[in-house]
Amino acid sequence: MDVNSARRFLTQHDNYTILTHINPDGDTLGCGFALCRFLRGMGKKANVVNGDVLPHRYSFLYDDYYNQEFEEKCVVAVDIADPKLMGDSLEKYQKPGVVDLCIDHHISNTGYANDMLLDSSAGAAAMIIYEVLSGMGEITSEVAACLYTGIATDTGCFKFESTDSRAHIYAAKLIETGIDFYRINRKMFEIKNKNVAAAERAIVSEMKFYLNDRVAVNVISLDTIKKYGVEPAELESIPSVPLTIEGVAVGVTVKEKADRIYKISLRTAEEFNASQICSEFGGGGHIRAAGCEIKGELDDVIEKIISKISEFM
Ligand SMILES: [Mn+2]
Repeated sequence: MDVNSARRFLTQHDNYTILTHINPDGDTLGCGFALCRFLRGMGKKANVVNGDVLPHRYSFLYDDYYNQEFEEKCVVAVDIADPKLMGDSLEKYQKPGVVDLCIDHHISNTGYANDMLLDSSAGAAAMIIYEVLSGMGEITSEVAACLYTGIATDTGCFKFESTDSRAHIYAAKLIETGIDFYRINRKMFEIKNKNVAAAERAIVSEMKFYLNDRVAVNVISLDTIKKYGVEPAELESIPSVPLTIEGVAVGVTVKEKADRIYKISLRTAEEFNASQICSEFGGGGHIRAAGCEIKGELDDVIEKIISKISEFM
């Protein structure tokens, strides 16, 4: 569907459950809480649902949020490329035909929803939500703070290649509502607690290089997470570290989820398509950032992903 149809859809329905993805990031939460606030502002009922514990650093997006009581009549998924990403606790929403509308920007979206507004050229799903909502009424500063957070985080604070003039123009419009973008960006990109900083140093000091130093791998083990007392979600700046090294074209982060289950995050520069490489392992995402899951012993998992990357070189 197009942006106009999405506006009609949101106007016509009520009693919304808004689904956001596990390992929640600023985009999915920004989209979810922006949409929820906006719909409530229209006098509609809406709740945001997430299958994970929400990381504390995003609490400013929802500190006045409360769940409403109502009978769910419409399910909207935001920034969710694949029903699996709703998480095991939300299995009932993963079944075909349950999600009425999906608003997303992942090129790898599986098309699971009954209706979909997909724009893979948008650097953040929050940009699509902005397009829809700005044509429906006034964007308050509370809604704007959510959408700005989504755009800023998914564009790496307007640095990723996916950033375009549209991202800047929308951000400018959102800033005009009076949001405190300086504090949002400090919180999202600069401030981290001491334990997180120590864990990051430990992980990066063990970074390994492969394929003539064109690939760099960081490993986030459960031992490290335990040792430093951090949440895995607090280490989300790790995947972007390899590409800060001159000559590295593919950055790999191997995160231990459970015994012999590893989540791989890929970041690419130059000609490599991260989504394509990850799709070889049943995952997906964007051209410059994608993910997948590989099972096995750590050394074998690294070997598998490195040999796959070498096929693309
Ligand atoms: Mn996103």
